[in-house]
Amino acid sequence: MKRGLYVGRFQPFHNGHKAVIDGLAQEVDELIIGIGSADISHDIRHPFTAGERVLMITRALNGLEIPVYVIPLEDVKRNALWVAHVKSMVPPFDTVYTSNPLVIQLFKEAGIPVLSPPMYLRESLSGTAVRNKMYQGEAWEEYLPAEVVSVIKEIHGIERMQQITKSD
Ligand code: NMN
Repeated sequence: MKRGLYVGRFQPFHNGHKAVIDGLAQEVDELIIGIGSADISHDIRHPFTAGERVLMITRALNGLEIPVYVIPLEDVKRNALWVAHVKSMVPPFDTVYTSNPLVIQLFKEAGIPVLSPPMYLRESLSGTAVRNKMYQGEAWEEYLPAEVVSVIKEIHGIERMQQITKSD
């Protein structure tokens, strides 16, 4: 029985994340999705709350063939304590899947195996690229699973993003 942990900010959850998870579902028996920076929302790099991201991910992974646990993880001030904090919040896991250099380093130092799954269409499918399209009023829907598009519409996400970037 192999349980993997995939950590990200998912601001928002996009087709690149979905492609990686479809691949991981072939490798692990169960998957934990750790939503990083759960305590941050309503700012330019983190427009959505942890609860909104839970909704996006849970709906988008509804058809996945393995069990998924979606768990928000607040940031902590001390990087040296972050792995212990994560372990205290999620089910036991064997391997961490991430491409984030700091996350790789912290888990390696803790003696936990880390793998970096290949990223899917990285240029167009990064959180930053997708958020920029949303801020600039360009077409953004095609980069996100349909379930995520409907969550963003339901919570009036684009209006929020455009409002929080206005200057006073
Ligand atoms: O790979 P990304 O999408 O950047 O996600 C990594 C997540 O892990 C981020 O939310 C980041 O804040 C979080 N993280 C937190 C700490 C900490 O709280 N000290 C350390 C490393 C990563």
